[in-house]
Parts: sequence; structure tokens; C-alpha cells
Amino acid sequence: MIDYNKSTKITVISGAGFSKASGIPTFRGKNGLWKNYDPSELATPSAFARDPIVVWQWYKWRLNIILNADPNPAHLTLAKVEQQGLDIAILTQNVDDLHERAGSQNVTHLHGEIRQARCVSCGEKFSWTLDLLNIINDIPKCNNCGSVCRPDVVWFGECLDSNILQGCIDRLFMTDILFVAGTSAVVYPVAEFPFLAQLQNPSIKIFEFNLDYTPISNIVTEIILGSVEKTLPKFFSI
Ligand code: BJW
Ligand code: ZN
Repeated sequence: MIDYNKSTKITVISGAGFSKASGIPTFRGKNGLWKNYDPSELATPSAFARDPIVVWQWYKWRLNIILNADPNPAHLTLAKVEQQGLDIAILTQNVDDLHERAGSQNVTHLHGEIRQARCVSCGEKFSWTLDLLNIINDIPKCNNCGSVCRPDVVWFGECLDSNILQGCIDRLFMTDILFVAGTSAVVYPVAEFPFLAQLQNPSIKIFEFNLDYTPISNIVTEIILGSVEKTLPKFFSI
């Protein structure tokens, strides 16, 4: 389908649709809501300040799904082509660890990682396990200072880690082929990445994998409509 070799730099921007076939709900769309809550109202510092119990209930519900989930054929395809020697970097908005569990080595989490909790006072982190999820019923407290812990993720209105962001921009600026897969491409700054990459390198090839059209669809080289867990393995003939 496209020409690439071991010196071709391939970058993948993944979003919630990438993990949907693993049973992890997306944020937007008809099955994207949790009960009657809108993620844009829960994934915020003000929601946590107002009602940390509800916010933790939502995160624990998702943690339980994520800790029990397995990588799907889309995750496994990226890991496999990397093992075959391709230079692939994954810039994921997803807070799950399914890319890593599939075997991908070069994964950057732009919006944090749900497996980790972080103390709001001293920054101490701990990792969730299924056992801990069963033991801790209320809001988790820091082992170091006793303060409240929060999910170690990036909420609306919070800045992404500047080193992580710079690393992503550097990678985008040296990219030959960009895949944008399973994201609605509406959440900034990641929504801007395809435009930045194309401004930097007008000959970049951008392939979008999605069920539907998005705000970046009119600038991409090709849109591959369909479920990414089917279309991506096919793209690489896996
Ligand atoms: C399939 C499929 C299948 C399904 N196969 N496809 C500039 C302009 C306007 C606003 C802003 C701006 N700059 C910043 C903002 C504010 C805000 C923002 O972007 N708001 C927009 C909504 C308008 N951004 C921020 O606040 C960011 N911070 C920031 O920029 O700081 C500086 C600043 C602050 C304030 C003002 C200005 C500057 C932080 C954003 C953090 C996002 N956090 C979340 C939660 C993370 C923790 C958690 O998981 O709980 O990240 S929100 C949520 O959305 C999550 C996701 O990573 C993110 C993106 O969602 P994603 O992955 O695209 O999922 P969906 O559900 O939207 O889409 C799924 C897609 O898959 C769909 O297209 C389906 O069709 C498709 N699909 N199944 C293929 N099988
Ligand atoms: Zn602490």
C-alpha cells in the first residue's frame, strides 16, 4: 500500500477507539458515556475538588475494565511491525497500558496513566492492582503523607507535561508516515499534531483509521474507514 523501510520514521497517534475492541469504552459517541455523566464534566480538577468520591468511582469502574482487558489486533499489529525492525513511535492519548502489554517499546502517554495514582500534596505515586481495587473502597490516601491521591492523568484545563509534549513535537517533526487512529481529534493539543506535522513536512503521508470522519480528515493522505482492529492488520498484511 505504501513504501516504507527500516529508515522510515512512522509515528502513531492513538485514541480511545484503538482500545474499544478490548472492551474499553470511548469518551464520545453513543456508547461513550458513563451513566449520566459526561467525561468533560468528570475529567476535570473542579469535579475532583467538588466530588472526589464520584470521580474515583468513575476511575475505579474504568480501572477494573482496563486491568481485565487484553490488547486487541490493532495493538498487536504495531508491536509486531516494530519487532520486524520498523521505527515506530506511539503517541497515545489513552491512559491504558495495552500498547505496552502488546509488546510496543516506544510508547508515550500524553494524558497520563490510569494505573497510577498520585498524591495531591507530595506527588508520591502508587500503582493500582485488582487486589488494591477490592481493598480500597473510598478515596485512596498517600502512604507517605496521608493526603488524598488522585488519578495520575491529565484532566481538562491541565497542562500536559512539557517534556513529554516537546518529545512528541520533536518526533512529529521527523516523521515520514503518520497514523492517526481511533481518535475524534477534538481534544487539544493533540488535535493539532497532524496539522503541525504537515506544516513542518508537507510531503508527510498521513493515514487516518477511524469509523468516521473527523476534523483532520480533509488534510490526510488517505482515510481508512472501519474498525482499526481490522483495518490496521490488513494495512500491514498481518
Ligand atoms: C474507532 C473505533 C474503532 C471508535 N476503530 N475507530 C484550543 C482550542 C479549544 C480548546 C482548547 C484548546 N487548547 C486546550 C483546550 C482545552 C481542552 C480541549 O481540548 N478541549 C476541547 C474538548 C475543545 N484541552 C485541555 O484542557 C488540555 N490541556 C491543555 O491544553 O492545557 C493548556 C490549556 C488549558 C486550558 C485552555 C487552554 C490551554 C488537556 C486535555 C486532557 C484530556 N483529558 C482526557 C481525560 C484523560 C484522563 C482519563 O482518561 O480519564 O483525555 S479527556 C478524553 O479525551 C481523554 C482522551 O485521551 C481525550 C481524547 O479522546 P479520544 O481518544 O479522541 O476519544 P473519543 O472518545 O473522543 O473518540 C474515539 C474515536 O474513535 C471516535 O472518533 C470514534 O469514531 C473512533 N472509534 N471505535 C476505529 N474500533
Ligand atoms: Zn503524599
